[in-house]
Amino acid sequence: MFNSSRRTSRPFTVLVEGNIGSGKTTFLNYFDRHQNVSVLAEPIELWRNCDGHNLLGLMYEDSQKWSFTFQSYVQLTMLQHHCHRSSHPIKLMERSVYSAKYCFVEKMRRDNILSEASAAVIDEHFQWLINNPNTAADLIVYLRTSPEIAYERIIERSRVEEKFISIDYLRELHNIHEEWLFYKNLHYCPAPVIVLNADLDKSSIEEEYQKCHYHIFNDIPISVQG
Ligand code: TTP
Repeated sequence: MFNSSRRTSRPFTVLVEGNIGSGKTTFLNYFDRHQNVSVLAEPIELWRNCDGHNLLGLMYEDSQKWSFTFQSYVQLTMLQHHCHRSSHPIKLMERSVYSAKYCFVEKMRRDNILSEASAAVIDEHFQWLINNPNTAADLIVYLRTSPEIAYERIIERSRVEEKFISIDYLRELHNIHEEWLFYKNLHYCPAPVIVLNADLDKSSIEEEYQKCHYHIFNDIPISVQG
């Protein structure tokens, strides 16, 4: 079940998913110590500076006007990460074209922020790119958080663009992640899912991470740098 790419040239690809503020970056930093792993953090700095334009900021300030532009760019930058080549046998990616489409575009569509026409263009592009073998995945790690804890973390990190995020928005986005990755009744799941309790604080979260260690490293010898 967990070794579909072990015999191919594509790296064993793990998608790290979870609500905004669920701790995806912390998870990636933890596994970045392993020599066999290439870690691709979310390209948020590109979203904040696309030829001088802060698309993330524009999207939060006027979502009706900018969501299509922003999500188109997210889709492109995520595709670039899916296609990223590295000599490491394991690749950990923060998010994917799947969560961009199945969670964020889904939320915008439910809120009527994206017009039918804009959603159709994103969908056509998405359907085409998921036929690209580079977008295949082997495992999804779902960092499951309560929206209240995710909200506290977002307030604490105080990313300037995210001052518009409300607890209601996070609750709805949480429900969409749950439908997709926990109850699996929303969209197609491109890989088996491991669910971790990401509400835990820094003192106990590493123990929780160990639950997916075997599935990520499987038959590959593990070497950890100091
Ligand atoms: P996340 O991708 O959830 O990343 P994060 O920095 O919150 O991760 P974590 O705290 O778990 O380490 O969101 C980054 C920002 O980009 C957030 O404001 C939501 C926004 N976003 C969208 O609006 N649409 C998208 O398709 C994606 C992927 C993110």
